[in-house]
Amino acid sequence: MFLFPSLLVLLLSVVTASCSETKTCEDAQKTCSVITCGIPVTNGTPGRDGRDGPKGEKGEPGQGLRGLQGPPGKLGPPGNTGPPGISGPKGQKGDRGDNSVAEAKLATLEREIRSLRSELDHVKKLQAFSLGKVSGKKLFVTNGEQMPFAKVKALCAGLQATVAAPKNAEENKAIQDVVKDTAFLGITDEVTEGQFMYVTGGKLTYSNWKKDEPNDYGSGEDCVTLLKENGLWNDNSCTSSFQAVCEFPA
Ligand SMILES: [Ca+2]
Ligand SMILES: [Ca+2]
Repeated sequence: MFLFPSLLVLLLSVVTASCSETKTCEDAQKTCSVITCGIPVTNGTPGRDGRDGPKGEKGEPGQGLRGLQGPPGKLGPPGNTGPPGISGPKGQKGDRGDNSVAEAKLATLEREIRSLRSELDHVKKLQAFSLGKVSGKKLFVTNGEQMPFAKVKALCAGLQATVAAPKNAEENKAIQDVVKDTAFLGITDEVTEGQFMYVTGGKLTYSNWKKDEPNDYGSGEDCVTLLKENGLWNDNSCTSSFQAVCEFPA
């Protein structure tokens, strides 16, 4: 609505400018019929700003520089344990191991055992020399103490030995030599009166009774003692105290 007056003023200004330069107004009136002579034309004031145009289309995205990658975030919490997997296939049977290492170890152990046996034999000989008496394959040892027969059995058992029980004259002599007084033998008739047996089992294969013994004297005598002075045997009370002699395999 305001655009038209402004265009008109602008058009008149252009025409006036083109007509007034070289011609009179009357001359100009011949060629410029729209010009009214006598009234000088002046420029009008600028019109108001026009309305905002329609919104333009969205532009292309900018091409600014991409920022640097930030540091990694914190480690998240561990997830739940998953279900067990399926069992794998059974493997093939392995090769037979090399026995050479085990055989070498066995050979070493055997050498050590032979060495220990030799050393043990030496110790036994020293022990026999200092404490006991060797006869055949037996070693008789006493500590010189006197005690009831039950304690003698317990003492010898604690030493993994048995109460001395001679099986022949030589062993009987060896016991006689080692003791200092009357000593118990590992022989009794506690099971059946009058039938003496070894406490380790079995009937007697050797005996050396004193004359008129065994007599089961008094309230009964079921244990056997060896007399130091002559090596003869006498049945005696098991609760009386006599020397303890143990026998070891030599
Ligand atoms: Ca008896
Ligand atoms: Ca007697």
